[in-house]
Amino acid sequence: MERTLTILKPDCVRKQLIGAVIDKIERAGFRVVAMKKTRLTPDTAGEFYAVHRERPFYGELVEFMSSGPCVPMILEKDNAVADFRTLIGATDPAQADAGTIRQLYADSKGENIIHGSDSAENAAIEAGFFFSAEEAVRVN
Ligand code: DAT
Ligand code: MG
Repeated sequence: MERTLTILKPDCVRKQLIGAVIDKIERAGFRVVAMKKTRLTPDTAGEFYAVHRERPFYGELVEFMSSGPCVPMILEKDNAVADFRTLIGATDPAQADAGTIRQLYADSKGENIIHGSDSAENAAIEAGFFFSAEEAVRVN
């Protein structure tokens, strides 16, 4: 079993798509290990996306990710990281395969509904950003 970290981004919450997106995730075979609704500040959003600090879109990204509540989750499945990236689709929804979460629900590259970790190593780091060890214990 592998874990990945996702965030239903503020646009997902604003568009009332939390349930629709979690339905896609569960139907694809992922177990929800941990979940909460929270709100990033500009500082914590900036820290989460620190790897993109030098990119031209960084300011816009931090502003968007702190613009409203979001729903981070730890997910578990065999091959979770790669399979979840396939489920969400390309960063730019215009390039995303048909039926992927971003193709179905996202409006733009900047506001693309959902995050997915890019490696198991980063998934563990990102899980620790939102959840304590006790919150990340699978109980079902
Ligand atoms: P992903 O979220 O698919 O892993 P990423 O890690 O390259 O993509 O970028 C993180 C987020 O930053 C992405 O979900 C949306 C935003 N972003 C990336 N490239 C962008 C761009 N060219 N213009 C605006 N926002 C961008
Ligand atoms: Mg990424």
